[in-house]
Amino acid sequence: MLKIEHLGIAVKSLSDSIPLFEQLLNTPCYKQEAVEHEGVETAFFATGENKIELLQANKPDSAIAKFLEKKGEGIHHVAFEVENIEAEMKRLTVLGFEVLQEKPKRGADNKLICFLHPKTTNGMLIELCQEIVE
Ligand code: CMX
Repeated sequence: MLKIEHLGIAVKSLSDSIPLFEQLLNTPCYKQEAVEHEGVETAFFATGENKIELLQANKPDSAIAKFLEKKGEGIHHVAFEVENIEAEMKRLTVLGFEVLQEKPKRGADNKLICFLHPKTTNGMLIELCQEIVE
């Protein structure tokens, strides 16, 4: 793993939380992007080497809607940047981690992503991400 790429934070309302995080971090939100297949709307902030991703549910049956209902607002996942996501998925599967996708999928902010089930990572949802170079 190269570094923590971002922290994902589940929020009820981006229109309330974007100004709050702009004040908190003293930096503007640099991108808002919907990820249809995840049922989320995202908002990104640059914080040095890392980023903060706010996640608002766009669909009632989405992972974020379920998370908010069960746990409320707060840290939803930690994303690690990797050099080769498919190799990392294979490495972790062999070690017994539950990788939630067979193939990486396209995520927000120009990334290939996949998730590891929190039940195999001490209760923390982990995302792997690799920059898409086009
Ligand atoms: N962090 C820690 N634990 C989590 C969690 C999270 N973010 N989300 C769910 N869980 C836990 C639940 O609390 C529950 O634990 P218990 O069995 O102890 O009660 C367990 O995982 C199962 O949760 P669930 O609500 O029944 O939800 P599902 O099994 O339907 O799904 C998960 C859980 C992690 C497999 C699903 O949320 C998933 O596939 N997540 C990956 C995709 C995702 O999160 N997308 C949104 C972000 C997209 C983006 O960043 O762009």
